[in-house]
Amino acid sequence: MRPRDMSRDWIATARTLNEALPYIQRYDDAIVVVKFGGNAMGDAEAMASFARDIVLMRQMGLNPVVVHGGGPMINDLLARLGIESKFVRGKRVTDQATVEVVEMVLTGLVNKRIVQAIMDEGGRAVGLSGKDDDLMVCEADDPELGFVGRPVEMNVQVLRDLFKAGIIPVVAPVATGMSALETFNVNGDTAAGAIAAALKADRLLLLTDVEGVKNASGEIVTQMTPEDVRAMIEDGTIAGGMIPKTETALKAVEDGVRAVVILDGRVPNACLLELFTEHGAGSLIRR
Ligand code: X2W
Repeated sequence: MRPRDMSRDWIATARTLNEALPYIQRYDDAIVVVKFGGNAMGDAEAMASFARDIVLMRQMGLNPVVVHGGGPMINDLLARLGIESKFVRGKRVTDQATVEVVEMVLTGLVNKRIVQAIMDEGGRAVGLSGKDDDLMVCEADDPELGFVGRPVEMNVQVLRDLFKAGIIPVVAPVATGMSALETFNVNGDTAAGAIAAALKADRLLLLTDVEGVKNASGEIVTQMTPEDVRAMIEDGTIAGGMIPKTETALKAVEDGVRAVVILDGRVPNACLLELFTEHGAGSLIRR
């Protein structure tokens, strides 16, 4: 029996799919790096919904890469161990004890939870960190921050190999250093930007917990050039936590990413809204 459930507008569902065709064609084989922050992870339902969007992207012929954060989860375990969390200009001050906890939480708990969520939605995912196949090699960013890394060398062949095999890479922002056995904690946005630039990605989607970049009157700016962003940072319109995000976006665009979108990860299906509808979501930055 084919049930006739009239409680939903099925015609609209079919039309939505029909209207998505030009976008699906436009993004055929495109590389899309998605930064999934700890604050955007929310509950199990939000995680499942995010994973489903990623699996759908892969199924539609895109090559998604997930780069995740997990700041709140690191804070949690540090607190349980009686270690204080300290941040300078948005980055965690990372001593030896802290970097060990960061690596355990990001490459263990958080990374595997996302891999599992993608597998549960019928995709294939493999988790790795910047250490695997020397994906991301770092130098110390700033002596004041300890083991916080700035990516200096990227080896993204492993990601291309995974694309070819139909596997979704899930990357934890932990990196190796130039000398043996060094471990660096990398800001999740910074890692996503460096990976997107090395892949010359078509899109870098930075999922956040705000609606996007706002202008002086508090409205969301839907499209900006790097010059616009620089002017808005200079005159103070872009402030606080949005400064490192927009700076990451600027650097990524300058380094060859086609466009960066800062979007609200709390909106259901934010990635699909951005990629497959005319509406878009958040603030797009491109030349
Ligand atoms: C971050 C890495 C995790 C991250 C940290 O230790 O919290 C630095 O600050 P969110 O959830 O995206 O904020 N690293 C250097 O970026 O997490």
